[in-house]
Amino acid sequence: MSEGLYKTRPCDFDQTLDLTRIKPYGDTMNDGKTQLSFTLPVPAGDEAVEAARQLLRKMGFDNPQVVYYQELKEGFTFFNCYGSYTGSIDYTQVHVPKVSSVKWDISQTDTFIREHIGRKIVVVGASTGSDAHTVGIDAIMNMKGFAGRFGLERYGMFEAVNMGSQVLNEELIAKGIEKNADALLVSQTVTQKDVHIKNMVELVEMLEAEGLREKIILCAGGPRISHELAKELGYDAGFGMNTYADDVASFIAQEMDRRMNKNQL
Ligand code: B12
Repeated sequence: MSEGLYKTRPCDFDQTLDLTRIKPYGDTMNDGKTQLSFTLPVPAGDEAVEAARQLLRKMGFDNPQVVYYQELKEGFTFFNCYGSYTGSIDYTQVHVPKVSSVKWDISQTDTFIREHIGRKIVVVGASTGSDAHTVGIDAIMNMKGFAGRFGLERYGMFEAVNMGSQVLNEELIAKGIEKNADALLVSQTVTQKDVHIKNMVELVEMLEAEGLREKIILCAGGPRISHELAKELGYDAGFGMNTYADDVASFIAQEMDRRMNKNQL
């Protein structure tokens, strides 16, 4: 066998990283390789696969490939696909509104609260409206927390009341009043038909009607919640995926201190 076959050749593929024109990375830089999945309301078969391929082309993918499909139920087909995305974006122009607090660990936050607030901070949280998902709010509030990060119950200087899921906004407010809460924590997971937006806005309106909105720190969280969205809906902060209790605890402690100092001026 010829020796040449095993010789290492200099890289002949694109290795340029241009942050002003980034695109998905699969095997090599700038190949645009993307995996995506979707469902079409048509029966499984060759025509369905071809329709999926044509849609991928329209979405801006070169070399569209359907690598897996399955009938979900009669008249509906699910697809897993690959393609090379042809567009790009300027990463240097990406700006994301973020919660402005400094992130501390449990001991730093507890010490700060002890020294600056002088008492426990009371937070009442729930997954509200018709939303039955509890894992997110539990991750933030419960003693054992999530992914090795303890929840608010673990803090010495937080009193955390977790009401669970499918809690009506009026129930959350009533518990907040009963506990004289400093902060309300709202978890929203289901976003179908923008139900989270309706629910989150309703809470703000109810708090305003009761004259409580300015007296309370209002935080929202969930996999499809951003700080930008939460602010837009009248909340003080929004926390999305990969959030831990540290993030919200640091924010609440620092925000309470800011408000207390402002009131003293
Ligand atoms: C487990 C699960 C369920 C369980 C929930 C059990 C329980 N006790 O919670 C059950 C089976 C009950 C369920 C039901 C439904 N589910 Co479900 N479920 C999931 C699943 C698989 C995981 C969610 C989860 O636990 N994530 C783990 C936690 C830790 O992550 P998290 O919630 O994002 O929380 C983190 C952050 O978002 C943030 N966070 C969350 N809340 C808060 C709050 C605050 C204050 C802060 C600071 C941070 C914060 O911090 C957390 C830790 O980092 C997801 C799919 C998925 N893989 O994500 C679907 C999913 C969420 N479910 C979905 C749906 C549609 C439903 C149903 C409507 C299905 C149906 N037709 O019946 C019902 C809901 C019924 C209802 N009335 O709400 C959809 C939602 C789609 C959408 N965009 O609306 C998903 C995405 C599945 C899908 N791909 O379609 N579900």
